[in-house]
Amino acid sequence: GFTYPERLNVGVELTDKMVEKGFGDRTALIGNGRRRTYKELADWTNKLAAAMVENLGIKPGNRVLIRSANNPAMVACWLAATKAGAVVVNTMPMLRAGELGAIVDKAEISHALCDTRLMDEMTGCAKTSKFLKTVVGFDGTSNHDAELDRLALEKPVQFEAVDTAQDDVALLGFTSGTTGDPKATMHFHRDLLIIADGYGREILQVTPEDVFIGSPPLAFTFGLGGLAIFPLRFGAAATLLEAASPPNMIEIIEKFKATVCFTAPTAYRAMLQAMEEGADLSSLRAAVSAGETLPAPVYHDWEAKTGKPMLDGIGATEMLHIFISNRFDDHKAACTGKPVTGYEAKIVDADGVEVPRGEVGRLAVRGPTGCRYLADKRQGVYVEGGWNITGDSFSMDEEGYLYFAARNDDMIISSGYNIAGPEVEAALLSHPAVSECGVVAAPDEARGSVVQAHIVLADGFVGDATLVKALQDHVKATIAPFKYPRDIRFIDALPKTATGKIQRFALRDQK
Ligand code: 3SK
Repeated sequence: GFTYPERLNVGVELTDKMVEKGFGDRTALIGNGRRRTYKELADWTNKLAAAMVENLGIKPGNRVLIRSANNPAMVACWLAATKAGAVVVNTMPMLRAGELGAIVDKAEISHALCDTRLMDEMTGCAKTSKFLKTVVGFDGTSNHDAELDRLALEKPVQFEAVDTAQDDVALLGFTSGTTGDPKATMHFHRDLLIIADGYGREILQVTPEDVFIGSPPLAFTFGLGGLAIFPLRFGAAATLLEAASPPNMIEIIEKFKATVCFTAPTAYRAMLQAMEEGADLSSLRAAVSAGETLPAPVYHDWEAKTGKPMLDGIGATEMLHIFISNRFDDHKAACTGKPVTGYEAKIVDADGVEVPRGEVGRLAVRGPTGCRYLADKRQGVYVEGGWNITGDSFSMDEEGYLYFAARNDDMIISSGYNIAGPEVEAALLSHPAVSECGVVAAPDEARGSVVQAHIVLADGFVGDATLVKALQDHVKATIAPFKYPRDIRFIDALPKTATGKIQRFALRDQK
């Protein structure tokens, strides 16, 4: 395991300590048309932290909510609040007052720091809250002309950070999963370093020359790790995009010669297409895919086009970040790889007993970063005997490689057969007419359930009866024929969470 000093503040580790280590003049953050060095980031966060303590009255242990799109000011506010000893809850810009209110109540948020462009819903939430008393604006465009910026401007660049312990809670990661019922996971100061010293060092092999880019929100621990913690831990640069649509990302990868990308398979498909059309993405040395199953054709096409493997992995907000992953020198298609150092995995049946190698069961993991839900009785369901029982079905081969089968909710039981929805999706995706798809169970009197596919068509295809038949035949020819989708629907777009996961429950609700 990793060892850390008893007293540890991750906000200091990622800023002032990096300056002490000699990274002061190197670029830490790129965004909103500017670069900021590690020294500038250390000074900025010290001034903000002083304003938070002296003017806003933030005390160690206070829960502080941050509301923003991905930008340097959000990173600075998160680091500063951490230096001030707060427990931070990062939230996504698209949340409405009601959703913010559920978070505020659950975490007993006392202070909210909000990009001034996103104030309405935040103040709307504060009006009715018994916990949230202070809402302060910061300028997400970093022109420093909002209240928090003005308070910070007059503070000195030195700040005595709160002397937190390594196992004080630093971050609450909220997860709505794909079901829409939020839980908060508690993470210690040391956890935020463990993910960098584990996954970041072992799997990504980050160096100070790296430039990170990606699409997940910083409010999602996948994004906070990939776009802030990993680069800052190793003296690399983080590029922050408020709008991380594929065309934007591609332009910025080319402009800043980004080397490490965190995003979902759909964006990698768009990048492959852009490379066909002449985009130069040759600077990328690491393409991390998580959050959704990586279709084998995307994995193969990426390797063929770039000569580099995609790093498919699985993580969870509960565990803070990725705990099973492929490696640069050890990777396979349709395989999630092996546990990251420090984590263990096993496949168990419904009674928690390990199943024979090769059989599908529930993925159980344990490791240093979780899971600890905040005041939630689901803790006893998720954690059994120290093992986290994830919502995913996997198999493990004789050599310890792990293979995703389905989210437990995505298993379709039709006429007594167990059919993994994602397997049918992968078969459909290998047909040129299918751009994206989600496969779910639809109730059926005769069979209990049938396989129902919701398909977004690729350009130039028409969703008629001939195509339905062609797609069904294609699936029957690709995987066991009983798995073919009896019910096919064509839709314009798939319902997705803000972090890019298909909301299969929303597809199930569509009649
Ligand atoms: O896929 C996820 O749910 C996830 C969550 C947190 C960190 C990393 C990942 C991939």
